[in-house]
Amino acid sequence: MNNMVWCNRAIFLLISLFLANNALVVLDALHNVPNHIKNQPYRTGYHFQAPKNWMNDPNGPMVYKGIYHLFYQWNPNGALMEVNDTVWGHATSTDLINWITHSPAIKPSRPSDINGCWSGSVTILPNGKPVLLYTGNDRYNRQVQNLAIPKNLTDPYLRHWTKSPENPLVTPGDANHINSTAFRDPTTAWLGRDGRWRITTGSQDGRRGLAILHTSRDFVRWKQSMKPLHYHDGTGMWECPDFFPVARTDSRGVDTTAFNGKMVKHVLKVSLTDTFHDYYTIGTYDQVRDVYVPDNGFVQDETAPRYDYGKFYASKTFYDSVYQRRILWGWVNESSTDKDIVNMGWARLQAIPRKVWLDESGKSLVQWPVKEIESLRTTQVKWGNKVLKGGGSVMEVHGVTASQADVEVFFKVSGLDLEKADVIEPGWTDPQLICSQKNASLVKSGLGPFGLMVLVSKNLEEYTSVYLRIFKARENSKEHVVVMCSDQSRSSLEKGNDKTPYGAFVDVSPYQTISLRTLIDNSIVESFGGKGKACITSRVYPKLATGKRTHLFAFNKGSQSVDVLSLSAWSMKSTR
Ligand code: DQQ
Repeated sequence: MNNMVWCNRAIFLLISLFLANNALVVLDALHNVPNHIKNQPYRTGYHFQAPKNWMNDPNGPMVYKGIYHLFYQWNPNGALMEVNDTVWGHATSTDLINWITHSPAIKPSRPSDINGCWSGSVTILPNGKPVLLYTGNDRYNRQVQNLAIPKNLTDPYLRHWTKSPENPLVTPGDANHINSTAFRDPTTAWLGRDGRWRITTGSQDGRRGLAILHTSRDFVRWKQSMKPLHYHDGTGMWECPDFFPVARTDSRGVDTTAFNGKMVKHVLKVSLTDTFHDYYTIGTYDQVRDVYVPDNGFVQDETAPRYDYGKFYASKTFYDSVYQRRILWGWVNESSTDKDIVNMGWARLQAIPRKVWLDESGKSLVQWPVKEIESLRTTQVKWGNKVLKGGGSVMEVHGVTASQADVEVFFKVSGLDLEKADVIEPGWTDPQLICSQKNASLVKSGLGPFGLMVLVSKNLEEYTSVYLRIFKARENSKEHVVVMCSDQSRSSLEKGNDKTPYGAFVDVSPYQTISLRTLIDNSIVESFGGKGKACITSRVYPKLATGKRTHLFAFNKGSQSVDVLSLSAWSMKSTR
């Protein structure tokens, strides 16, 4: 056979291999969303959802060879949770927006995870190889920590994972005082200056919440540290801890192992089973004592720093080395009944991935939807310099698909009007309660409510309002309090759903413009106040305001006028 023939054969072989590889991916993608689910009104267009059935926590997000991976807690057998059946669902993407779903990466199969493969994280080792640590619910229903590695590192989709023969690597019995049913969700590991890896795992000792610390030289043999990384009394169980550095001076993300002395602060996030919310603190990681010290202690009241003041739980970040940013994933619960969920055949979704960084004040985090989402924007409607008159004005935003849209508004209130703002009641320390006053979005006060009405039906029988109210902190004071609400009390004519209004304080000066961005996607409303200083996510299920029958408005129910310096609204394409 001459060289030419060999050469052609080799090319043919290469192409076949390439096609086979990609055909597999396409086949994986084809068994995605069943038709009866695809066309449902509450199925979202551009948020990540499992093809069917129940999904909860995001697990082990990472970028490997330019491909983003998202694993997630998934029940392959039904739309309600069955913790003992939980597998790691798996999807990949090149842009964090369009996803291909693969077969589950890990499933219960060994004594160390036979009752469920629960949450965990991925660490990219210095040689570039990813390793995965996850909690197994073992044959005795004890929570233990296991390891898995990719079977084939040349497959950029990393579709197959091998469990370590050494599993379980860490058991609650290895160390004293670990409650075997409260020992889960290992974090991404970080490498200390002593050459030892560290992970922290969520736990509970009575009402004390704990982030237990383990160290290892080889990632296989782990030793419990004498002291936890951090703990706090009275909180109950800490699920899904996340521990990572943030740059002090700019919005760039930093790798989990970056310490850089004075250049970084550290963030510890825990998910509390008691309240079903994700709380974070910002502080200092003392590498010598191997403990984390939050700047302001651990606050757990209604003003405690949270990623999101609506539905958002068990979140996890990862460092995106491609764009040097830290990205946050969080799952969003349903507000409907189990009966409705079973009828839908799927439950829950992931919020849009958000870039997260330290605010310049150093006191809070800022979050913003990843820029890739802007590639879904199509038709744009733009307003400039409109006035929403006091006394009740409502203006429709025509020209966009109001059921699937991205809207950003910049409001401005005159300095004179700010002087006239109502003084906040001394007892109003809980923003959620402020937003929950009966018909809060209709109550007239000095400044606000003003904002957006989304997923609105033709005759306003149904709507969700996302709005702001401005109060003076005290009489004769130039200090103001800005409250952001997401009120779904009128979101649906349906009676059985949870319609609790949510609220958050937004740390912005109303003397400047105040921005509000809302991502509307059929049954989810994700809002960002003050350029991402406060976020609220809601789930709503309108009966009338679905698909093409949906409207969008800007409104002001306050007695003073508010300027809309600009409003941009885009129709959003569905993802592939
Ligand atoms: N979900 C997982 C646990 C985790 C909890 C089980 C948080 O690992 O603690 O699905 O939602």
